[in-house]
Amino acid sequence: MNETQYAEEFYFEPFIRGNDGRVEELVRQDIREGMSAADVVSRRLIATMEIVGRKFQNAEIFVPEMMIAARSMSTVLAKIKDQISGESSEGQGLVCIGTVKGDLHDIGKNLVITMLEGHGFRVIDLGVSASADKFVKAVQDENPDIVAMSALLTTTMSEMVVVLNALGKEGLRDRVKVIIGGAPVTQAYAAQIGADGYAADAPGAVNLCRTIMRPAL
Ligand code: B1M
Repeated sequence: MNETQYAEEFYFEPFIRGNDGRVEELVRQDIREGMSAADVVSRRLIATMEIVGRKFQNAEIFVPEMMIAARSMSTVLAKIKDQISGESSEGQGLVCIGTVKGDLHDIGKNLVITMLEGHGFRVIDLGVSASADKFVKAVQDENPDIVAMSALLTTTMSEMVVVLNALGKEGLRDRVKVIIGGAPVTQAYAAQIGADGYAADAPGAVNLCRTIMRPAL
């Protein structure tokens, strides 16, 4: 049985039924059998969310099940947060992160936050559906090193451009590095809109932020 089949066979049902106890049991079993918490996240939890997304697309499940699955994922992530966050090293820099306006998906963003904090970054969470004004105000008030934006919908990706333009208009664009991520976002899109970087996943976001804070000599 491959990993997608395993996730579908064991994790999918408890996820969409909101059976958090069963999900936790499965996670504990995987960890007992030697899987790292980071692998549980990518090979089990994210794999299950991909199945949820696929089944939603095929109209086999609907928004309520997707919401219950999201809640299950958030619950279990909170439980294993300490194990996935990695080694802490203080004072890496300040990151302001938000999911862009019109977009309510926050699981990926929260995972990025967990991993950044675990690696010594201070993070200010601007939440979901964060407007360009909110990003601008955060840069003015908090003076972060990095602004990170997340988008999960093809229809909200363009909000990233709105934020970049708003930062430019306020004369803030040179004060901060802007990085982007989320399922429909790509490196090419980052280059196209003039963002400073793109990361495909949470560990990638940590690496990107580290590189930004310590550029090669
Ligand atoms: Co929605 N949804 N959803 N959804 N949802 C998707 C995204 C979708 C692909 C499902 C599908 O059709 N296959 C689809 C988007 C299609 C598209 O635009 N191409 C979709 C849709 C259509 C919708 C609605 C429009 C449905 C409706 O109402 N008819 C609606 C929109 C609401 C809105 O936002 N305005 C909607 C609603 C919802 C729920 C609220 C029910 C729920 C979200 C709850 C929540 O987040 N609290 C939900 C969910 C759960 C999903 C899926 C199933 C799972 C998303 C997820 O959490 N994945 C998703 C299908 C899928 O992704 N396969 C889907 C796990 C998470 C860990 O991964 O968020 O990709 P991800 O984060 C990754 C990377 O992308 C990266 O790191 C993370 C992993 O390490 N990353 C970053 C993320 N942000 C980053 C920022 C960075 C760097 C990396 O900064 C530098």
